[in-house]
Amino acid sequence: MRQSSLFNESSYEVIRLKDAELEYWPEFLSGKDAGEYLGKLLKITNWQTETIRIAGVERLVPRLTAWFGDPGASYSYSGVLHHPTAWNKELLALKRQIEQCCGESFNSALLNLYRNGKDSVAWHSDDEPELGRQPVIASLSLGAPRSFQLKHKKDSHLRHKLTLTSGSLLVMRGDMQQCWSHQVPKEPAVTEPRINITFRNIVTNSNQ
Ligand SMILES: O=C(O)CCC(=O)C(=O)O
Ligand SMILES: [Mn+2]
Repeated sequence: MRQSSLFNESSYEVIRLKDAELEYWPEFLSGKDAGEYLGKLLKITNWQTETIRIAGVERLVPRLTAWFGDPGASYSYSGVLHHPTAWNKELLALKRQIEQCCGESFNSALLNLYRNGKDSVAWHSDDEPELGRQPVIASLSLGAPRSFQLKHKKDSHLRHKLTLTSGSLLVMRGDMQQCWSHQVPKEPAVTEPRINITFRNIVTNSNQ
């Protein structure tokens, strides 16, 4: 007998875009499980405030972050080498379910906490060299629904938008990071927090 699935495979959809495809599970986790993970991770995570330098001026990143991963999965960000925090049991359980669902393995995860709609992430793509040429990035959302916007890098009139709801899983693969940028814009009407977890695979020189 087939083992019962921890995730809801039935509501999987493929979103076909120029040069890329997204896979989306709107109810990867039940509302109840997503709420419990949100509460737990809000409490146990050692949230960090990062700064970025824009045109020579230091600014606070408008969200809180935390990096988790295997011991070797270090990454450089703004010219500084960061070492990830060891996995906790909640993140390991999520990682296992997500790996099983999308047939990939991940050695790190970036957690973003959007405290409310004033927090955001600006247009970018996850194209750092340590993620390899065609990274698979699995993005789990917990908490307040937020808009996730995409724009094609060459044909910037090509846009796509989806609302990432609590418990949803979005998987980006192939040329997504090379050809498209994404952002989570500010939404001042949103008062509730949201955690987004992007599971990633950092490719080190030894296993590239
Ligand atoms: O919060 C999200 O849905 C996206 C976060 C993101 O793009 C990132 O961490 O690179
Ligand atoms: Mn991103």
